Amino acid sequence: MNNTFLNDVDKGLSNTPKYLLSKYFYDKIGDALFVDIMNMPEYYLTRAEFDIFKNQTQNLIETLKLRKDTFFELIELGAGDGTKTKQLLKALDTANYNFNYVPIDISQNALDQLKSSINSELPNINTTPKQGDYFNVLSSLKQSNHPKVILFLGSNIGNLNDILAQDFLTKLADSLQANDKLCIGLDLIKSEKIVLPAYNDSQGITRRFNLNLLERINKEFDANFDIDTFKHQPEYTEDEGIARSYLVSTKSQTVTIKALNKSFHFMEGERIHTETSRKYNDAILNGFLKKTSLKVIDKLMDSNQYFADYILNK
Ligand code: AVI
Repeated sequence: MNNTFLNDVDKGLSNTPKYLLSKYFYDKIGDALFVDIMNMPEYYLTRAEFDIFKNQTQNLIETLKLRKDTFFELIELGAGDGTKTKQLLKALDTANYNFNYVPIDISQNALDQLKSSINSELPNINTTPKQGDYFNVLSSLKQSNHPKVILFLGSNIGNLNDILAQDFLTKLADSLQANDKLCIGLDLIKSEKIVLPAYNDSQGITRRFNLNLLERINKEFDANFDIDTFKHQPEYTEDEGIARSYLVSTKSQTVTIKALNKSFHFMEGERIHTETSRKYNDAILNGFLKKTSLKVIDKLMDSNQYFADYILNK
């Protein structure tokens, strides 16, 4: 039994207002649903960042100031299936750069698949995956003295609230040495018309992704959430620049979680906050960076200007 998850469920559902942490979306079913989300026409984020990696690869290599005569480590946090990164790896391989690719992910399954696909598509690339939580892996980064380039793509940092994002960037900066680089992919603040459908696709995949969290709790902790009585509710305002997802109880009800030996009451219309997806602009990013030793040196945007990969120097 996964006790951290169970304790987090207890804490979140005992809180007013109720919440559950979005990191628990990603069991095997959640991983597969997220892959489906990335292929939804409304979910522009992945395509926008792929556009940058595919069409501005040389620009990316130049702004990262990579040198052919110096070995470096290319470290990716939350690597997933590596589709975008492979564009960069291919270009580095063709131009004979001397580097080691270190994908880091919480899912060993995702890392195994990534390593085998790189081995067959790009056999010259030295890939040494590391399984773990970003925060735990950050401290182990300090052990090597080679120049480092950290990739943190997909607007994954957007799923951290502002306090955790600040903490993450501060810890990341402390793990790097002078002139190491960071490429961080951020979804940019834009109108509700574009952002909200990305979290409410017409085929209902995001709805299933959100509800899967309750299914997980039912399966893993012997709970009795009636999935049909909870509604997926995403919200976003351009002023704030934060998308939030909720699950709303459509009736007054009590849910029992046997593994906790506890029941939780939901009023009709009561919400569980399940995800935060912050969108960024230069000012918001710089607000976090001013408390760290990282500085923005460049910014690459997709053709629609929906998404940016910021290049930071330590
Ligand atoms: C992984 N993360 C950046 C996604 C996002 O856009 O916040 C997760 C997601 N949630 C719903 N759709 C996608």
